[in-house]
Order: sequence, then structure tokens, then C-alpha cells
Amino acid sequence: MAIAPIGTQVEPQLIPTNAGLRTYATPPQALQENIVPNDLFYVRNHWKDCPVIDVDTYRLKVDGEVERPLSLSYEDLKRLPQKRFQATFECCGNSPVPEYYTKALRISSVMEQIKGHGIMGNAEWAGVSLKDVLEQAGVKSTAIEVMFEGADHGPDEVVGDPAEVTYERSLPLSKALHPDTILAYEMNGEPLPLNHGFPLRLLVAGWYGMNSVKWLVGIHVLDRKFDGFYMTQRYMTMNKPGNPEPYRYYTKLQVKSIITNPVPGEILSTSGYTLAGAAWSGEEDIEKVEISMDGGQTWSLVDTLHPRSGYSWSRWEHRWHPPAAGTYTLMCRATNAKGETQPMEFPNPWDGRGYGNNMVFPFDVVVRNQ
Ligand SMILES: Nc1nc2c(c(=O)[nH]1)N[C@H]1C(S)=C(S)[C@@H](COP(=O)(O)O)O[C@H]1N2
Ligand SMILES: [Mo]
Repeated sequence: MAIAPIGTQVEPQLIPTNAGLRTYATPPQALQENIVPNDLFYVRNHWKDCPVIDVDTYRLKVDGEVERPLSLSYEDLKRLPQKRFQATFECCGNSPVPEYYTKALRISSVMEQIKGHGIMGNAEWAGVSLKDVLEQAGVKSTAIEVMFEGADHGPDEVVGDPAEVTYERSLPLSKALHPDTILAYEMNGEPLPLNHGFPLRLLVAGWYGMNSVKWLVGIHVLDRKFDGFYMTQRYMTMNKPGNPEPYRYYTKLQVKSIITNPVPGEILSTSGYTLAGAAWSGEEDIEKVEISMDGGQTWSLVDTLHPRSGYSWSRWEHRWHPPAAGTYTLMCRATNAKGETQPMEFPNPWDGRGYGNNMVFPFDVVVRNQ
């Protein structure tokens, strides 16, 4: 049976990308919109079932190195001043691993190919500054980190060990006190959907997705660095052998760009096409996006690079008249305001897990005569 290319789907749907039904990718069509609709925004859960929280009895606990421990209801939180902005985030495991580009397709890479760049999204979030809540509690001078506790727990999804672990992550105090680190209760104008952390999630603007703890029930101010399972055993990669630091931990989103138009499998014609895509770099602005139609031999600036809104990606467009029918390898490459640019190769091949991939991605398209 022939499988229709992804571009021919009539109703885009979330794409399951692992057997445990814990991760669903945003479909390529939904990445063409500036705002990814809630029902198509990727889902990354460590356990199949989301915790179901009764908003009437919900309490957010704030304790640890604080003068006044708090227990806040949903209504208490809603009464605080509201912050609203767009933010793009991606999972550390977004984008295909390089084997997909360089070797014959292996079984493990089929999943990679299907998920594409869809373990990411952009949405408008609304909530309250974590800073306001921490100030209400009074952070002691002994504090150095803030730990966030989700309501979800269970055995580790990969090896089943530990047999019982809670989804918990921490932030350095400086990022926790940044006014744009928010406790979000709204996503695209709707109450936070169940899959995205109802009733409350942390939203760490400009940082990788795993930091934004969903189903948030506890905020614990610590006088030490938190060494929980999801800080020290997951979401880090091995550094190049010889580096004095053995591991790399992911915080700010690295500079990266993708092509969203055409979608994979779409056939173009020699009559011309408006290429489009997105570029982002966590807290930094995107300075430029370049595009190549010949596999990286020659580059030009894209016609239009739109400014971002808040912490959103920057969208770009570029008009292209293919000179002849054939197969072309397109690439886009973003540079941020600090001058950081995407590497041409996968940045940490010695780790072998495909995390933190912000390379320039080749994208093959077929052009036919009009
Ligand atoms: N409580 C909790 N928070 C969580 C997770 C989780 O499994 N449990 N997954 C994290 C990961 S790895 C990512 S990439 C993002 C995904 O957010 P989303 O499902 O809303 O897209 O949530 C993060 N926060
Ligand atoms: Mo993630």
C-alpha cells in the first residue's frame, strides 16, 4: 500500500512518535502558522496518563528558603497581575538525528523522519510572574536555586529505574526571578489544556521545553543545586572527550532555523514558489537568515525576516524561481544578535543521542515543469 506524503493530509493531526504514546509531534502544516493551535501543539509527557487536577481544591505550595511559606489557590494566582506574551519552545530531542541524512534509513530513524522538526511550537501564554509569587513568600539570602515539582510521577520511561520518580526540575535563582519566567494558566487564550499542564505550568521563556514543568504543584526554594533525576540523569549530553566538564546541560534555546513551506513531500513547479520558515534563538533576537538552493555552496539573505513578538520565533519568506526541473537541496541558516550561527554538522556526535541538534538541515525538494 502506498503511503501518502505528509503534505497531502487533509486534517492535520498530532503525530505519535514513540510506542509508549508519550510524545506527539506538531504536524508540519501546523508549523506553517505563526501560532500553533492548542490541539496541534506537540505533547511531551514522561508518562502516558496526565495527572487530573481538581481546580477547586488545587493548591500551589511555595516553601523552602522563604520567610513565609504559601499555599495558593487557582483564584489567588488569577488575582495577581497578568503577563501575556508569545513564546516558542522546543524539546531538547527535537529534529532528526544526523544518521537520517547521511546513512541508509535505519528503523530507529523512521521515527526521526516522521517527527521532523515537530517537537516544538509557538503559542501565546498568559499567567503571573514567578517573581511576584516569590516576593510574596520572601526569598531568603541563602537561596541559590528554585525547584519545581510536577504532579506526575512513575517509573523512568526508558529503563524503569528508578521505579518511582517525580517530574522535577530546577532553575538558578536569577532565571527564576526574571520577570518573564511565568506561571502560565492560559495557552492561546484558553485555559491550559490538560496535556499542557492544567491548571498551571511553569513557562521558562527562551529555554528548552523540559524546564517548563507542567501540572505544577510545588515550588521549593533551595540553598543548594538540585540534583534530581531529571536534572542529572536526563537532558544532558556527554561533552567531547577531553573536555574538563564531562556533561553539557541545556538551558537557553540554541540558534536554529527551519523551512516550513514546502512541507516534506510537496512537489514544486518551475513557475515559482514562496519558501517560508522560522528562526529562533531563545532569549536573543535573530539577526539574519540565509538560504541556499544548492546544498550549501552559495547563500543569500532571505527576502523578508519578520521581527519576533516576545519570545516567539521570527518568521521568514523567500521567493524562489527554480531555474529548471530537478531535485534541489535547500538549506536555511540563522545567525543571532550575538553573532552565533548554526553549525553545518550535528554539534555533539560523540554523545549519540541526538539531543540539542541545531545544525543546518538539508531539505530535498522535487521541482517539476509547470
Ligand atoms: N510535569 C511535567 N512537566 C513537563 C514534562 C513532563 O513530562 N511532566 N515534560 C517536559 C518536556 S521534556 C517538554 S519538552 C515540555 C513539553 O511541553 P508540552 O507537552 O506542553 O509541549 O514539557 C516539560 N514539562
Ligand atoms: Mo523535552
